[in-house]
Amino acid sequence: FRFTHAITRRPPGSVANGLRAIDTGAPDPALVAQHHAAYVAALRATGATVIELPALDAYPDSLFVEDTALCLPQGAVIMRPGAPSRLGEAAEMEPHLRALYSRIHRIEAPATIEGGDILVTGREILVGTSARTNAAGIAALDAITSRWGHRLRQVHTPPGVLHFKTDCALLDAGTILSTERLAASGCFAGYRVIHTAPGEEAAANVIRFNDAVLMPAGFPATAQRLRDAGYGVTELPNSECAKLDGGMSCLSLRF
Ligand code: CIR
Repeated sequence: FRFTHAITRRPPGSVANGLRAIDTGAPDPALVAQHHAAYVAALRATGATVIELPALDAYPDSLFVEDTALCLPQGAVIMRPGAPSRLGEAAEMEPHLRALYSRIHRIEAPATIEGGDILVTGREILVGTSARTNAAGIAALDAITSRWGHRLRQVHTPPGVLHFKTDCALLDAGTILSTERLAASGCFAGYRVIHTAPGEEAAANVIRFNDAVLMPAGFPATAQRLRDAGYGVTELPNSECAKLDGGMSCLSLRF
């Protein structure tokens, strides 16, 4: 959870066409841009360098850069999104990571895996199977990261939940914020778990980024639980990305 860098991508004008499981209305592009700027400022406020990539109008979901790659100290892995409309986003990210990493691997078809399903903790890499991430994707990632000395464990994203990290986040090396429905699967045995407050499941997608926990505004009981546990919480507006099932982790690659 200590990072010197983050990569973000400016929201495209086409963002209102982004994928969503349930249509609760289109996000307002101007407001998305405003919220995105506040997110970038919060990352920078921790002292990190933020590389802001230009908008890609051809890809309405391209602001959710987390799904395109996994950045580890040993190298970067280019994902292969399970959403067909997002496949090209990974290729758009690759040259930027090549400029930063000497070791780059690519997940190849028919494997699919999205960064939103991957949680790197202090001791292992947890990957949730989901509608976007298949067994071949997890096996392909494992083949790469095991050579880099990482232990990878396959877990399951709850049914109807987009990504594994829609429902959980790392707060420090051994502590996880999780919805009760995900923690009930037992996947976090051995970790300290803080649950989101009842009715605040959408608060689980936070990021611990240096000294800050960035979380979506509007979940006061969960914010209080985090403050009571000693975390410095920064609440950020996320109403527009939430309409596209996007949250704090999706909006950056952190390394
Ligand atoms: C999608 O459905 O792919 C986007 N609308 C949202 C992606 C959110 N990404 C993430 O949780 N890592």
